[in-house]
Amino acid sequence: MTRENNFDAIVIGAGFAGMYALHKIRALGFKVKAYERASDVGGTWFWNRYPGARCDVNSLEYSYQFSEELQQEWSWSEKYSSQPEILSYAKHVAERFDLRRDIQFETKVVQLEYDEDSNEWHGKTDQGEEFISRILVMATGCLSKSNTPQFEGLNRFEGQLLHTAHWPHSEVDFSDKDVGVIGTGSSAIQLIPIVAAKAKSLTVFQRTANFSIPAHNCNMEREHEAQVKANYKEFRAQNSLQRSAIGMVPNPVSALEVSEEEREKTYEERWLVGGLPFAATFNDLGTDRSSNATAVDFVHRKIKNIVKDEWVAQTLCPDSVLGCKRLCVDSNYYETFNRDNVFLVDINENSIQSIEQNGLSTIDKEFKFDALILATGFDAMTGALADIAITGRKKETLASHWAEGPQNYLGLMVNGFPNMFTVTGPGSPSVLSNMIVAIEQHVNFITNLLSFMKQTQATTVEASRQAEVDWVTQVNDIAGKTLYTSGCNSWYLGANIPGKPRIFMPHIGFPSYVDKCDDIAANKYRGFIFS
Ligand code: N01
Repeated sequence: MTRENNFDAIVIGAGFAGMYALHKIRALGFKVKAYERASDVGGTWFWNRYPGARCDVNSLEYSYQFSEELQQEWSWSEKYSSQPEILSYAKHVAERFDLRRDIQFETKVVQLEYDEDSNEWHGKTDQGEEFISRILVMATGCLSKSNTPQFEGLNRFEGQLLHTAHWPHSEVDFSDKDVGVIGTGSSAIQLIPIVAAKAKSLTVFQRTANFSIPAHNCNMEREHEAQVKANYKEFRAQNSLQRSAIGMVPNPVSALEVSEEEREKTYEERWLVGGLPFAATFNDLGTDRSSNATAVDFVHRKIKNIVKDEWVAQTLCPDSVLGCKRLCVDSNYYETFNRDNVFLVDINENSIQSIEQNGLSTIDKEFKFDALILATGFDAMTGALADIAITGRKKETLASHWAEGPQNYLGLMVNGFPNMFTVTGPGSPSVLSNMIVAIEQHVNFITNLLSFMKQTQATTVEASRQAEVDWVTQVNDIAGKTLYTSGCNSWYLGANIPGKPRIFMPHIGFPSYVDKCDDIAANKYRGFIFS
């Protein structure tokens, strides 16, 4: 192995997590390099370029806060940013902090093996390259391994087959085309209104109806932006005190404590505000079924008011708890089903049997398409890590360590896998929080820990087995008190991937998580073993 391929730290992924990790680790004076499978930075925003892709967190919040200059100089054009604008921002950050010189693009890390004699990681890429590193930072993303269901005959399809999570870079022209879309999650809900406006016909295959709240997206109000920028630090600090680290004002009242009239008025107000804050209309929507049922009833009535066809409206009404799957945020989703060229198929009643050369067959019907869109989501939180053959101490693989579900400490480290950090891993708030805020908190924790190791001359760190076991129990205990685990089958539970162990993966509550991390750090990184 040449000296050039020997590193202090390797970062895997150059999305928002990898870029910030690279920036911070470089500042420690480490020899560091990042590998990225895409041809440029941006992670999820590089790949998910389907029409309508947009963030559901306010633009002034969904951005880095580590550099005051950066947050002052960048200006967002809309309340909720579109994918192209977020990608431009990621590229701007890469330029501004000169990150690209240490990123190797179009290179996928495929194998990582820990060598117990040298306390180093040995890695291989799909380009046949090998490297050695003391530290690994897995910035592989929570929603980066796409899920393509194994429909019988999928590779028979001769039309255009698309997946929302790896959309072509050039514009896809749907005009005069008959199009099918499988899935009705966030990606589909954003894409459907736009494709419907272009296509000759659009047929939506729905397995589970989802709750969607209108975004009411608009141009950025410059006065509001100026106000935020004048006090950006305070604005960020306030938002970080909220459960999801998103600046949505929670209503401190139970839905069952107020009169029916008051409840209706409050839901109506929140519907007009739109977006994710709808989930915080009352303080017990996530914990009390009866309370949640009032929100479900309200949204059902909204759907039935918007959608003219009675069967379509009823079929679009979810029969689960509101918010136990990620709430979707849309622009004209339900309205789109009033178009003459849009059709809904309930694949619970009429399941997909096979994909054919020119369409697909359900139990009782054949459909012909020029293009078929899979909006079928991700192997979330663990998929991208499982995609790399990772072997730790005593030749144990990460796959076997996680056979019953992901086990780690703070979502950051795994017992038996020394010096390997996961950014926003399972067991951390990640997908239940503002991702960029969560990323910065994790990377800061990791780099502080690395500084601590430098001071104490430690060469390795890993989570103790007990800390890991206790942490997984804690994460599940918190989730068990909510409707997340009992309300529906979500990707938070791994329920969307056949055979994946069912375990609630994210930690609920950003502020309480940060308090725990701070306390652990203040107590000489309790639960971590150094050598
Ligand atoms: O994926 P999903 P997504 N046969 O898993 C269906 C983030 N995101 O890409 O519900 C038939 O939500 C599946 O059906 P079911 C956000 O966190 C954010 O839409 O499993 N159907 C479901 O309808 C989001 O939660 C934004 O029964 C099958 C759909 O495919 C996450 O990414 C935008 C099937 C998958 O929905 C994932 O969203 C986009 C099968 N075999 C994404 N397998 C923002 O707004 C799956 N489905 C920021």
